[in-house]
Amino acid sequence: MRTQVAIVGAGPSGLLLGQLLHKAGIDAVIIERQSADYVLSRIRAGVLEQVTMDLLDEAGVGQRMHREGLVHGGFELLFKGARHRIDMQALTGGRQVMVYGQTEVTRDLMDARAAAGLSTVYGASEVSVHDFDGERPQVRYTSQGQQHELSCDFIAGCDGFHGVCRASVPAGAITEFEKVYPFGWLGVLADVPPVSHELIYANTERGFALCSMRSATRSRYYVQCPVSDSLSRWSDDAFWAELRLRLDPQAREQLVTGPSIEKSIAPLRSFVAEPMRFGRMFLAGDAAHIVPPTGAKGLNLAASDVKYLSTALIEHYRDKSAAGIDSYSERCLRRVWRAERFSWWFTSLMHQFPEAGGFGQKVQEAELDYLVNSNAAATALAENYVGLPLQ
Ligand code: RFL
Ligand code: PHB
Repeated sequence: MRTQVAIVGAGPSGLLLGQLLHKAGIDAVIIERQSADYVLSRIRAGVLEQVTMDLLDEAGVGQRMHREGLVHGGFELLFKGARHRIDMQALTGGRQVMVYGQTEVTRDLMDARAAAGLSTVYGASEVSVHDFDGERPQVRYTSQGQQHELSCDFIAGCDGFHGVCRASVPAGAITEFEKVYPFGWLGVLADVPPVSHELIYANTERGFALCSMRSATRSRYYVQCPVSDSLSRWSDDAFWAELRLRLDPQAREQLVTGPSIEKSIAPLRSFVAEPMRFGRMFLAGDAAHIVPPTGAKGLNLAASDVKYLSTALIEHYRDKSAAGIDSYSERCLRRVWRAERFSWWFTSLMHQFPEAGGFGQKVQEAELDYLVNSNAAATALAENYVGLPLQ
């Protein structure tokens, strides 16, 4: 089998790239290890930046997002028991974000791909990448007991943090930067109305909490927990009790609880691999970088990588120009490191670190006090949260 671009991974990066290439008349095949249902069952991101919304529109899959997504012009910071609103819209000259689940983005992309009759191999095993240093790279995999070889012009490694593409690069050709945090996020999805119409990011002496949502009737909540905790320690009742303790009196009263429909613990990590191009193979999204979820940047960074990559490939095929391909890694990494910095900073400000003690807590509270009372500081936060413009 042969295609122009072999895409490894059918998460948001791979599916979005496939759709943008299809729109430009470039042939691509997606190889995914899991089933489509499994991919859709992973509950992850919830906040889309303008750049991501624009890209979904460009890919022709933005209609349902505009109908069902929730446009947010601000969020709240809770510390020392009181909430303070960050008016993103006023601070950034009118920019907003969209609350629309990654599951829905993925579903819209899968539906568009199926409607266009494009090929995705789900449930592929023994996926491996070859000869990306030469002219004729290949992806090999096993599907329904049969071995296959897909030869291509380019490989797009959209296979997430644990994927095979980055792992196939010789150690001397790649540099990795990593910071692992000493805690995780316990997340619960429940069919209950959100406690507030905007997101609440809470700094408390018991640890961080986040109140988010998927719709007017579906909420997504997180609490910081030890990374060693197992889910069996967290009954629904224990989760709601802990969340309540991290809220202000009014939110405590308004919180509606109910049975969880999903519950998971995610470790927090900052990670960047450099470069993001190896001959005829490119890394995009979580395959190349991870941010802690506090800044809501992971999916948005994946989308901006895909924007740069699709533009580069279109320039290659349409204009016979290598300029986009040659500058792909550098353009992505500049944006990646700015989002890494913001996500690390916001995580450091909002969480309890075991070694920080009372002094650490007081310094966080002083910085939060400064943030909500200084237009300059609040603007820096808002500008990064809504997303920096594409270069
Ligand atoms: P994904 O989604 O991990 O998809 C990679 C796909 O590759 C497949 N795969 C393979 N396929 C073939 N062969 C192999 N050897 C393979 N190995 C892996 C996998 O099965 C999978 O289908 O990466 P992608 O597409 O780059 O997308 C990245 C996003 O998923 C991620 O950045 C976000 O979810 C991060 N994130 C958030 N991002 C935001 O922008 N805003 C948010 O509000 C936000 N909240 C979050 C988050 C991530 C979270 N967790 C669980 C880590 C909240 C949480 C709790
Ligand atoms: C979510 O709704 O899952 C979500 C929202 C904001 C974040 C992280 C996750 O910063």
